[in-house]
Amino acid sequence: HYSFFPGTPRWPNSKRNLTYAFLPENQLSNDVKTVFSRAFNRWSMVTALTFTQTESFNDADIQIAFFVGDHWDGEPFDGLLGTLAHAFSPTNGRLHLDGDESWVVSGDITTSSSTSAVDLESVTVHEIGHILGLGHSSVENAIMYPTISSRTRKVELANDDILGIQELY
Ligand code: TQI
Ligand code: ZN
Ligand code: ZN
Repeated sequence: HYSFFPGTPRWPNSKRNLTYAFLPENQLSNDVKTVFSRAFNRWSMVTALTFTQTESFNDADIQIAFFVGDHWDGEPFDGLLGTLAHAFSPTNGRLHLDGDESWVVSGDITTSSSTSAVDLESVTVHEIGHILGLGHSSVENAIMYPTISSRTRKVELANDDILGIQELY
């Protein structure tokens, strides 16, 4: 079953159209940006929320950045594997990914030769759930389930994820 953060924080009714931006220094490729847009679409399909990319990082509701090691928010990244990414509860909007992972952007992760390869879209869909206010779920096929097997791609929202997000928005 899905859960919320303590106190059930959520984006206010006045903010149904959320903007997101990428840290300019990361200089992400269009392929990477497309993965984020697909991940946001999965949540906008089942809610009244919309997500629009903007160029202004500091003004964006959701700020996406790849960092390595300590990046001064009290939650340092830890190199290969371990923590892959983290996101804060509403309405903080920070979504950080560990730049030390070997992220798979396209192609079939299930046939990747690297045991440490991690599917970017799978992790991003999960972190967006946190950004929107979902905690972890006890349902194994849910996106918000707290573990994922290696070389796995899990990007489709489960019924449990949809019920949870529709209770919030
Ligand atoms: N990062 C953890 C996560 O996002 C960070 C975390 C732990 C957390 N407890 C939390 C975030 C409570 C918010 C609330 O769950 S992670 C997975 C999964 C991680 C793990 O790097 O361990 C995914 C990130 F589910 F696959 F294990 C994304 Cl999809
Ligand atoms: Zn961080
Ligand atoms: Zn999580």
